[in-house]
Amino acid sequence: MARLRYQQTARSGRARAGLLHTRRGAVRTPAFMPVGTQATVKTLMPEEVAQAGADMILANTYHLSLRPGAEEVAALGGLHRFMAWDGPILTDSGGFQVFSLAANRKLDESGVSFRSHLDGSAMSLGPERAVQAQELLGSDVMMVLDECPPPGADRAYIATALARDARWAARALAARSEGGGALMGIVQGGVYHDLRRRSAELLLELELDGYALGGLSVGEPKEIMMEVIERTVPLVSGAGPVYLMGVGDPADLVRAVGLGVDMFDCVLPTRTARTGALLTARGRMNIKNARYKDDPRPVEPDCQCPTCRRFSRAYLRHLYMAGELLAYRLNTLHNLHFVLGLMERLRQAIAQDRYEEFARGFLAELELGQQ
Ligand code: PRF
Ligand code: ZN
Repeated sequence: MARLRYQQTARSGRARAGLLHTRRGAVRTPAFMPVGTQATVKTLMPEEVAQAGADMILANTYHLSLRPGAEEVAALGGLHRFMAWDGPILTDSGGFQVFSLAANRKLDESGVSFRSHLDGSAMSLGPERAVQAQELLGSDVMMVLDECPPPGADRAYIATALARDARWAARALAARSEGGGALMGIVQGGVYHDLRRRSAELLLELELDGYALGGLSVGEPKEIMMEVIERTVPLVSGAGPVYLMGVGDPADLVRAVGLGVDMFDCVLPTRTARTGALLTARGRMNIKNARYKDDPRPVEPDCQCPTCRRFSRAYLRHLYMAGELLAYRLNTLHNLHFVLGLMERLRQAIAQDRYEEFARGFLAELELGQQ
């Protein structure tokens, strides 16, 4: 049986809806995966994450390898058991996190060596160990180790990196064991279309279980990011699910789904919630603002989330200003409901073949909030 099977059920323009069949059940696509970096979607119980509408979550190999350790999680029955999440889990390989968090990074053909951002201890991560660690965690969908070139990297650097990424992907595939989860490749190539094409070609030869777009949302202008997505998606969309890594801004989700992307992950809804930023149809609401001091209304009048059903803006502002822990939970619940509810609306718009109309309306409403 295939480890990962993408089943398209509807399309509208270039947007597509479907089901991603994993060994732990089906994921409705387009899908947004909440981020559970440390084996927890911060502040929430697993059932709250599911009730918000998540079918699959993301966990980070880098963080869990440093603490508590992949072997330790395996000895405790694997990540699903450890964190009591029964649904599918996708794990990032660690490459991206090494580059954004670790110190003294040194990269060569074998992999990357670095010092832990926690205690400075020397570590190394190669494509084989990245797969092994993800298998120890019990990942349902693993990602190959890749290098996400730093913003501003030049063409030659990016070309060298994507060629090495492809060799690493071949080694990752060879290292996967019989009982291992699905393995997705990561198309790199910066903003250069010919390099993206080259990266896609090299990875497609390996017949991985699906393809991600990496190296985006790292500081390039939005319009450039959208152009890269538009030109890269068709290269890989015939070969399984298409996953845009690290993108979760509502407007970006709507536009990227319109270009054929099936899966997303991002810390944006959960992280911004903890800074007091609430996502709404009219843009972000900063709950710290004094204008909400006496506001009895819910964050969003038509939101059905546990926060909006019972609590006022004034109460949420009070909790936040008082540093109360419940503020983080309530804000996170609302933001996840907003983004996951948006994905549900996108799936419906595709099923009814009115994606373009929905996207135009949604983006226009967001614009109103910028004024
Ligand atoms: N590679 C990996 N994980 C990622 C990225 C990447 O390029 C990004 C880029 N936005 C987010 N997460 N492995
Ligand atoms: Zn709400």
